[in-house]
Amino acid sequence: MADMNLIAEALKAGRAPKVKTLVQEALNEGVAPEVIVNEALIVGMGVVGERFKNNEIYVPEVLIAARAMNAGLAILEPLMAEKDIQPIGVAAIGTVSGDLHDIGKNLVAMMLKGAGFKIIDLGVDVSPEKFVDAVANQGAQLICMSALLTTTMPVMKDTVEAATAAGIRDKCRIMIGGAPVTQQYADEIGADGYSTDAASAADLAKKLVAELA
Ligand code: B1M
Repeated sequence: MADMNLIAEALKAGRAPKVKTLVQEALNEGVAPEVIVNEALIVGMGVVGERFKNNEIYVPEVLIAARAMNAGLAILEPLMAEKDIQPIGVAAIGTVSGDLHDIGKNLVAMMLKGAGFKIIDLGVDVSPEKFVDAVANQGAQLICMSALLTTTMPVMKDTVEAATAAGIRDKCRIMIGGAPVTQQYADEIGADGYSTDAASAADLAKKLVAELA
């Protein structure tokens, strides 16, 4: 009998091949893909996020767990697409123009994915126009910006202003983060939220997307 806890445990331990095998076995036994996602993968990744937030584990462990999660999702996503299961929200994420740091951005993207969001990953060196376009033309509800350089932080302000100028400011929520970014800066530029780490970013994203409902 398929055990969702076993899958969550394998994910937490970062055992990608084991996750893959257990997910396939669960599917063979008739467990629905969305049950595996919600009761095994998201639960497991949630625990990883909490441990990371509490400094019980570090970036490498999170990346390894995320790889295990992706191994499970790679099997489940096509099946879920067939059934047209809706994500809890759509988030466009990127590191702002002039900034090539992507480790934190990727962690945030993984946590959001783990929380059930569809991710539009715009990559690094992303201009305000590209963020705006993701909302205007690609269905994004959240703009998620990361910056690691003090010199690139102003692009976050430019993006908030570009969203207002494009008339999409009310249709989306904007969240920011990255080592030099602060809540005070978020308030100053009119962003809707800031978080210190990837696990809190997932909580914040859920809260912000709920405001749009
Ligand atoms: Co660069 N770098 N770097 N670097 N780099 C820093 C950021 C720096 C602090 C190092 C230092 O001088 N002590 C410094 C910035 C100084 C400043 O502006 N105040 C710096 C510099 C100066 C530079 C260059 C200019 C160096 C040079 O060429 N002279 C250059 C810039 C290139 C560019 O971007 N145009 C550069 C280049 C690089 C590498 C390419 C070598 C490499 C990046 C590789 C990559 O990302 N693929 C690199 C690295 C690795 C670092 C350090 C060492 C580590 C950054 C990192 O990945 N941290 C960094 C020093 C440091 O931070 N100790 C440094 C781990 C990551 C998990 O944390 O990204 O903060 P972080 O993400 C966290 C949170 O901030 C949060 O969640 C994440 C997980 O908890 N978070 C969000 C992040 N985004 C979020 C978004 C959210 C919410 C939360 O909502 C949307």
